[in-house]
Amino acid sequence: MLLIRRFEEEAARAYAQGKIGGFLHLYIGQEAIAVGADAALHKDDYVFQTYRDHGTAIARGMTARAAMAELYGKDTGCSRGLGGSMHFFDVENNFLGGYGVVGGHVAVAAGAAFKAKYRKEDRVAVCFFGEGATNIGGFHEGASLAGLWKLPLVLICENNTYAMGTPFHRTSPSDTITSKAAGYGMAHDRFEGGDVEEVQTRIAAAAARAREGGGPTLIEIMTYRFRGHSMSDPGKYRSREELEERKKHDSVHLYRERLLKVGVAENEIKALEKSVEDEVMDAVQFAEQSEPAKTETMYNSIYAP
Ligand SMILES: Cc1ncc(C[n+]2csc(CCOP(=O)(O)OP(=O)(O)O)c2C)c(N)n1
Repeated sequence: MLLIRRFEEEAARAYAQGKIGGFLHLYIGQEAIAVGADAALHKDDYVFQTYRDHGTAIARGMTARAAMAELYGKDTGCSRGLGGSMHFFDVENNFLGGYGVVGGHVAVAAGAAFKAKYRKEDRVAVCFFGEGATNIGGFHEGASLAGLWKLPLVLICENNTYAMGTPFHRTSPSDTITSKAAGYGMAHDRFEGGDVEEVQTRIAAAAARAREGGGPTLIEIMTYRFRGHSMSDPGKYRSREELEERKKHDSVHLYRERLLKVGVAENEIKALEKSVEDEVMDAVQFAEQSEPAKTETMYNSIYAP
């Protein structure tokens, strides 16, 4: 969680200095979900995420170097510098993408789950998205087929209250996202996402059900993002008081306190913080010194039958 947090704080700084182009959507505040989910999954499982993808990719095992270089548009980045912030990809870790089209990737994830079932592989597909995405066609197409064919799919809605600047009650006719599961005959679960261990336990239960042929689960995890929707968001849709109140429940700080309470020494935590700091600063230096994305890579990446 700390690595993701510090990685993104440095990414924000580099973006403000004009070193990163395009969009940058930060995950700060939602880290417990990516980390808890990864702990619940097998290395072989497929993971899909939206454009808010850095945290999930790093939790799955992408190096800070490959992630930062991608933000900088460098050849050493996870997508050879062609994807940028919204399009991280890491085949080795079965992280099958950050996607910019809201909700469209749910149908893609259902396809991966179908493949796993068809080939009788012991794999589940996990798809993350925001609450806004559940109003989009791709979500319903994916959910419908997953429910009908009992696909090994875990749909995880990270309900961070705001779809860009629009609050949840203005985008949803129902109080919960999970009520949508009934229409597709799938199991569901809903909880607050601040406790990384609880996230792990509850996603593990859904993944186990999927592996055993019990079909998909729709999980709604209540969370909150501390930064704007993207770097260009002035955040006028919420008050400073609301933000400060939510920050009191910051899972990164709370987990530090919890470690101290269960007897982990302050020194040990400080050593961990130092190693995270070194890893992130090394990633920044690596990104700055890497070669820019190559035009040939772009040509060679075009598929033309
Ligand atoms: C199909 C489509 N429509 C609109 C957009 C523009 N857009 C980008 S992010 C966003 C809000 C999505 O909110 P949510 O799904 O709740 O995710 P969050 O950003 O809160 O994580 C919108 C409407 C888009 N990228 N794709």
